[in-house]
Amino acid sequence: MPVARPESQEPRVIAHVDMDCFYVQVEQRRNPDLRGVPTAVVQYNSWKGGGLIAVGYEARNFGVKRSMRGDEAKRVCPDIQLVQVPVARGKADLNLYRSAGSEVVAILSTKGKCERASIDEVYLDLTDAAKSMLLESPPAMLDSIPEEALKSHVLGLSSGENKGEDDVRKWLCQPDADYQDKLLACGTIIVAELRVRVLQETKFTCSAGIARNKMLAKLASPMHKPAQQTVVPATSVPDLLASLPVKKMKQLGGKLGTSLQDDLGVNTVGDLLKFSEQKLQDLYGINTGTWLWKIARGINGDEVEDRLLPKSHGCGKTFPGPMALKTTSSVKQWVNQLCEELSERIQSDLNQNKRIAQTLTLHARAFKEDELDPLKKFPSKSCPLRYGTSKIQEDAMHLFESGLSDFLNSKNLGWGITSLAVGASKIVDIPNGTTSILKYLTEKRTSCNPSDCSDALPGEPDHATSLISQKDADTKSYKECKVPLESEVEENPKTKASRESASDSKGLFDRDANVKGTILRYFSGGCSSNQRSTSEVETNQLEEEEEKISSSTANITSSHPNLNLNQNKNALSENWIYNIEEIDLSVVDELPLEIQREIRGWIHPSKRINTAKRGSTVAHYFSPARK
Ligand code: DCP
Ligand code: CA
Ligand code: CA
Repeated sequence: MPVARPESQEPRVIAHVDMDCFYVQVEQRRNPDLRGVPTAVVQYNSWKGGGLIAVGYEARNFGVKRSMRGDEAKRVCPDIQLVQVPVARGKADLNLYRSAGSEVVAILSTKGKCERASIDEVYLDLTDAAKSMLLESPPAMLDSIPEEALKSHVLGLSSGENKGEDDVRKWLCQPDADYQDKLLACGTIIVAELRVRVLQETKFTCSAGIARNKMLAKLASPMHKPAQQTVVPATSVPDLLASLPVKKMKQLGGKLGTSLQDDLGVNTVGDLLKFSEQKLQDLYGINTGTWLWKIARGINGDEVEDRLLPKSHGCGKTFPGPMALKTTSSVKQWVNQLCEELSERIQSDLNQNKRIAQTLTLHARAFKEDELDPLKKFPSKSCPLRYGTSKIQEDAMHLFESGLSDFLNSKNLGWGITSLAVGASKIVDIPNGTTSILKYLTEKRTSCNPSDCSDALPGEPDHATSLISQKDADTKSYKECKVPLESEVEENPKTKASRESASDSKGLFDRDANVKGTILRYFSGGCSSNQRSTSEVETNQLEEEEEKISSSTANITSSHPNLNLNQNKNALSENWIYNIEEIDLSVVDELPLEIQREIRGWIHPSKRINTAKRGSTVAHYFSPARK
């Protein structure tokens, strides 16, 4: 259940930045002919033209939605350009998008603590930068306020026809504002400048929300899309929450939200104000009660984590309809492919960032010929992760077999797998000052079976083994592994992500290297804003699921009868717990849709429907006539 973290009394400036139609922008940068043209990115499968996973704003204007298949998108928008997601190993290869996201993170992280929350969004804690600006060059003292900042949408600011910028200028410079609002004003300018830099250096536009905490910043960032930013002064919070339907609020999409509606008649977050903290605690328990009481007031103490790297890695593939996998050998073939990719990714994470993934998980969706138990789900299974492709493959197959056995209740029934995914989680930094990576491993690992720990196939070294030789470590000590207690894992000072430069940032956009005006003007000039209703904003927010969700604590327990991992032999039947809190939602988008749905189901049990409607004024944002 949700837990309210105490919010510091100190004023804070938090921004949530989300890229606009991200995969589409990445494809448009690769192929500038697509700029200004209705475009969507589709999953490569051929059924009904493939599934749309990203829709450009021009196409949205024709009514194209992410829930559509390519054929349907063509019907509503015959001129739409459908770009296939790159494919590697027979499945979508998202590396292109991941590294494009890293380019943006590298820029955004220059101004303060930066948490990469998903493939296309980050949280920034700009408090220190805003405080310095307020001391050294407050908005009122600036020769000129950047135009992009003047284009901000400040919630609660009454702006008459053509007076928006004047009002924003006054708000940014007001001498009698309280300290929190003065800092927010500085944050508004800092974020505007960062967004202009992102456009100049990567050619991507993004939208942002700026507020005193993560919850409010996240609510605000999609309010004015694309290529705009929204600020939430303290005085605007009650109105914002008064119109925010509970079901659209993070963590209220499921049973808790339904109970609030059905049992208490609470329809908006603001409606919760009627109830005392005591009453909410009586009804929902101390933690949830306090959390509800606080969100009704816009209070949220979540810190921005200093993390530029994902918390886990995952990859998967769907096998719809007749493509379902019906034999262990066909499953093995795909498990091997997926594990190969996973192994490459954790290996490069280890090499580049000195991080170790500790848990391997296998998710699947399946059906079986059992009319008595048709709804039973294939259980997700996890175990300690051993480095080395062949070991990961072997362990993942054991996880699959164990899951299948549970799924079939050990009956001999026909079955089919419609999607498969593997993930590596519990990633920790290797502590600085450790004399060797081996030492770290020996201190942290459970009493392992030495032969399993150190075996590596020729030409395909086990990671631990390869590290051992690199670090010239004492292989004997490796055999005395201990249990990796979570509390023992001493986190490194932040490992910084490698800064990937915008390698192809020249060319088409060079002439704009010194963009002076606003980002909107860059596209077409003088377009009106696409202001979405509150409900649209929240729906999108819930669909994204990028954040760490702390409320869902269901454990998926897997027994692992055949496992010969870092456990001692007596522990073969030991249960390994997979905690939903450990799922990094930033990678959920990368998994097959069916698995995404399942994981989201664990977190938000009820399905949310995309009711987002886009205004008709946005098509020309990406007009080919942009300057
Ligand atoms: N994505 C995906 N599958 C999903 C959702 C998203 O593959 N079910 C990918 C494609 C998106 C990217 O993640 O481009 C970012 O997702 P967003 O939800 O942020 O959506 P967009 O960036 O495409 O659009 P918006 O401008 O509304 O943020
Ligand atoms: Ca986005
Ligand atoms: Ca997003």
